[in-house]
Amino acid sequence: MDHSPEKRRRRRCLILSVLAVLLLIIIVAVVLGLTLRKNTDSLKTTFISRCKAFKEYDCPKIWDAFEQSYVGRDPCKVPMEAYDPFIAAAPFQPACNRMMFWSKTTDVVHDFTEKKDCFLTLEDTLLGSVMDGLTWCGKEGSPETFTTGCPGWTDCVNNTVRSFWNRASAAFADAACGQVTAMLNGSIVTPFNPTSIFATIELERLDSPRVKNLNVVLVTQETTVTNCTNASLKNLQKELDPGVKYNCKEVSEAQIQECSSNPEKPCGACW
Ligand code: N1C
Repeated sequence: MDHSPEKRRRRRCLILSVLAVLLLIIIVAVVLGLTLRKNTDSLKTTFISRCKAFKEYDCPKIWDAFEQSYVGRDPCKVPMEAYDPFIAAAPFQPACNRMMFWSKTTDVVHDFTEKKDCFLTLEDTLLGSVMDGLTWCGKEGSPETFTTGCPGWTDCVNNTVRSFWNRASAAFADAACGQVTAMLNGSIVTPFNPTSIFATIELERLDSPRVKNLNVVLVTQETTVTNCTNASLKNLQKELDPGVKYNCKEVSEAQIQECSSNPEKPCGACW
C-alpha cells in the first residue's frame, strides 16, 4: 500500500468532499421539509381561525374532511365531488329570502353585505369564508399541502381551487329558498356570463317551488353599457326554472353605497 503524504491528503480531501455533499443534501431536505410543513400549517391555521368565527362547527374535524379532498391527488384531477365529505361536514343553515348570489360584482356586493345585515353571500358562511382568497393543492404520492405552484384556472378545468368553488357554490344554491337575489355587473357587455359559476352551477339549482323569485340587481355606473334588456339576461331567463318568477332592476353603485352607509334604511329600501 502506498502511504505517501500526497495520497493521504487526497483521500482526506475526497472524504471531506463527500461529507460536505451529504451535509448539503441533508440541509436542503430539512429546509424543504420545514417549508412544506409551514405551508400545511399556515393554511390550516388560517382555516381553523376563520372557522372558529362560526361557533357551532367542529373545526378540526372539518379541516380533516377538507384535507382529504385534495391531499395526495394530482391537482388537475380533483373533481368537484371530491369535496362532498367536506360539504357534508359543514352543512348550511338555510336562510330563506336572504340569499345573495353575484357575478363580477365581488367588491360592491361584499361591501354591501358587510355594512348591512340584510343578505347572506357564500363568503358569509363557513364554507365560503374559510378558503376565500386562498390557493392550495396537493400532489400525487405526497401527504403535503402546497400553497404555491398550484395549477390555475387556465391550466386545467378540474383544479383543486376551482372545484372547491364549484362544489361550495352548488351547496349554497341547493340551500336557497324563497326570494333570491343576484347582483350582476351592468358595466360589462355580458352580465350573465355563460362560463361563470353563477351561470354554470348556481342558476340551474334555483328550483321552484323551493325558490319563489329571482331578483336580479344590475349594478350600474356612469360607464354603464347594459340594462335589463341585455341579451345575456334574456338567456338567463330562458335557463331559469319557469316556476321561478324573474325580476330585474337597474340600481346605481352610488345608490347601493349610500343605502349601506345609512343605518336607518330598512333592508327592503335599498332598491
Ligand atoms: O364565477 P362567478 O363570479 O359567477 O361566481 C360567483 C358565484 C357567487 O354567486 C358565489 O355564490 O359563485 C359563488 N362564488 C363565491 O362565493 C366565491 N368567492 C370567491 C364563486 N366564486 C368565488 N370566489 C372566487 O371568485 C373564485 O376564485 C371564483 O373563480 C371567482 C368567481 O368570481 P366571478 O367570475 O365574479
